[in-house]
Amino acid sequence: MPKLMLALDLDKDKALKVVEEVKNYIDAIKVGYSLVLSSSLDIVKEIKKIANKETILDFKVADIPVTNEKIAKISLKYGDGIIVHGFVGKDSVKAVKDVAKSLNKKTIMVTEMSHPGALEFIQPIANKLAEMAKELNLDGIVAPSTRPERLRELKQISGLPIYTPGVGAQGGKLEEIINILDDEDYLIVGRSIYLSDNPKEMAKYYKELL
Ligand code: OMP
Repeated sequence: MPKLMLALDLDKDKALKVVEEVKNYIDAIKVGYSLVLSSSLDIVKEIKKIANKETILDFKVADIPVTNEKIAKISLKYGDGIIVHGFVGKDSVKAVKDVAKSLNKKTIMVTEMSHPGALEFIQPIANKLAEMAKELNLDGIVAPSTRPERLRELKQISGLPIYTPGVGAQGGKLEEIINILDDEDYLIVGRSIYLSDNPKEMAKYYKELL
């Protein structure tokens, strides 16, 4: 069964409330900039006290290797893994991967993004990014639920676990991608759970469909 990852792009109070409500139906949590910038990295510890789930830091790290390394060293004292951008090149991604490996944490790399603007610059290089992720033997790639055919291709090229956002608020349909996902993959859902009138029921709904 693919795993359900809750995306928390919220402030601290709302985020902790949602985690409490949905904790029995989610397998993992993704912490975004808006949450960490409106609180601190300690939010990861607070989340884990409520729901002891795998927690990935979505910092989409995209800098030169030495700076990436510093960001990874600080962040990975907290989260179980970190999301990086690949377009900055292999050396930058490897700098994060080396830190993550030494701490037994995950490095997940963005290939093609889920929003319309991804067609402008990132889609044309996304297959190459997926190849690079495979070459670096990363722990997973981010690929879009909003474009099922691209999701399938990127999964096939990389051969790595997929973390896929876009279902729900961005218009992606779970029924169109469910057959692409395996047990090792993660469905990322944010707003359609945390903005719903009943986040617990929505999380349960996604969990049961998976
Ligand atoms: P919802 O659109 O609210 O379900 O949230 C999707 C989550 O996935 C947000 O945290 C986004 O920042 C993130 N995301 C994308 O939506 N598209 C991408 O291409 C990549 C990510 C990501 O890296 O997580």
